[in-house]
Amino acid sequence: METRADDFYPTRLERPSQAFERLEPVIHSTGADRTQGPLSESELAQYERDGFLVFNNFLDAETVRRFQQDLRAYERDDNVLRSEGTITEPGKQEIRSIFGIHELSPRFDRLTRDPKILDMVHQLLGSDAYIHQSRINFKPGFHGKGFDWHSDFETWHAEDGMPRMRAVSFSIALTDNTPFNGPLMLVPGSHKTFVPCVGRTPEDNYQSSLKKQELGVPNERDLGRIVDQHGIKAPTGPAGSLIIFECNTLHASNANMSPWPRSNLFFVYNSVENQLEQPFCGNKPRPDFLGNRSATEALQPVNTGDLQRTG
Ligand code: 6CS
Ligand code: FE
Repeated sequence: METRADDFYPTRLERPSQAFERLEPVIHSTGADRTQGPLSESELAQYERDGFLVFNNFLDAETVRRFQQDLRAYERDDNVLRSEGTITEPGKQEIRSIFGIHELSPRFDRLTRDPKILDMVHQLLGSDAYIHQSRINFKPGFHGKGFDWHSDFETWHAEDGMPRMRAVSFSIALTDNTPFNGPLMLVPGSHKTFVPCVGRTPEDNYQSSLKKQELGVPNERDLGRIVDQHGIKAPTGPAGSLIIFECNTLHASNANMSPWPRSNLFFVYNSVENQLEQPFCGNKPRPDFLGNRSATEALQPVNTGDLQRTG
């Protein structure tokens, strides 16, 4: 397939291609927009260096408890279980992910519009933002499978047509994340390099990739080199902890062999100046619950009332 002239990050190629340095800044705001927000200069410098930040106890226990109640309700709700945005574990009935959670739950929707969170997003993206995708990854005890190494941006560029690296993920732990139940693993500094991947993307790839990702996983030579250079971090913390990670930060997580679920909420902000185009892999666009194209106006802050932050 010919690479489009406007494709700055060719991937899903026929042959391996050299990794190269990202074209965009990590933090897009400058001047007062950068300094006048909840993230301190040292936190911004750490995000710029590592590609992620960790805040334990970002949400208080009562707020987390309300979200956990919602979670348990979804697991019993037939409409949710039948929805196209609900993905089960390979060969199992257990829920692996529920996508579009901010459209399912007013509480989750309000969280995405929390003033402090939006102020952090504005500092990082240097603009207004909207929700590109939201999901809960349940990772149930004993049966929760892992997620292979990948850059979210590589998938969102190839399969959703996200043109530039100007998006950020917020992940909130809804259960304790321990060394034993498959915590998120991140490669600090990996966000600065784009690793093109090999392999043609079949139509409707998401119907298998959300259960087990085959495409968009860097080859072991590239992965080995990057991880040897930067190492791996696996932040752990109590329910209510927050991880903010840049769209191109390499991450993965192991299967959950413990009895304890590792359920995390993820919501992804994309800059309003980085609107999705036609998917660069050449396929038709993915459904809205994966790559939102219908509600892309700037999110306005909403005082969340029942969301008490401690972080
Ligand atoms: O395809 C996607 O958009 C999803 N896949 C992974 C492995 N992470 C990002 C996102 O949830
Ligand atoms: Fe991911």
